[in-house]
Amino acid sequence: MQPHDNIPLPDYREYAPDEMRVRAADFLADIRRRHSVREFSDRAVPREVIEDCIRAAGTAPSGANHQPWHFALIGNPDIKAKVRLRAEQEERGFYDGGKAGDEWLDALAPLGTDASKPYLEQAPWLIAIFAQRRGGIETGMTRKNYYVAESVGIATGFLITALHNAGLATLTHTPKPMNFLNEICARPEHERAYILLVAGYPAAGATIPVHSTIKKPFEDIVTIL
Ligand code: IYR
Repeated sequence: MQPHDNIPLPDYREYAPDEMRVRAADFLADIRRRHSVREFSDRAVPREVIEDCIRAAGTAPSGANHQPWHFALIGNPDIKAKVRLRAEQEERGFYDGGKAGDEWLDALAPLGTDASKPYLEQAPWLIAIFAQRRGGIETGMTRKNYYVAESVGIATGFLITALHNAGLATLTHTPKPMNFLNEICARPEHERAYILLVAGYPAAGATIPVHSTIKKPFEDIVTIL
């Protein structure tokens, strides 16, 4: 087989226009129920569910199909405690140590966040997502990767959507700086910690900030030419 050989598109499905409309509207209604959650239950979630969601993320399109991502799945309570400790250290520097700056703190004020991150221990699963600067289509390759941030961002979107579809809540957490995750997860230097995703059931009585429910009107996010 030549590297540029093609095969027939294996599993495309066309829907009649009416069914398309229904499917698009149904998906919209369902994804509108997704909210970032900061209060998690400690109820267990089967690992296979999270693994399938990560498999779904791994189908995302990527630059040269190099799949420049790695997902460190953390369920061990001792490791979660370590992540919380290090994240809260960094976040204290951010919120209380002047690293954030006033403009950033102003932007975050409506969310009510601070340096305390108990959910990093309470939620059953943390997924540390790493972006690989080098790699290639096979594990162990050391070729340059392309459009790394775009690729990992798309895969992360797939992952959040897959977890939501499975009935789980998530938080895209970005402690700043995040390089302590390389150390805890034993990831190499050419990988950059990208997002720490928290996944599990929302706590009973979980709340979300009103600020996060404000979505831009369609007219503001689209131009039809
Ligand atoms: N990393 C901090 C701050 C933070 C930053 C943004 I931009 C947010 O949308 C939310 C939080 C934290 O996780 O608290």
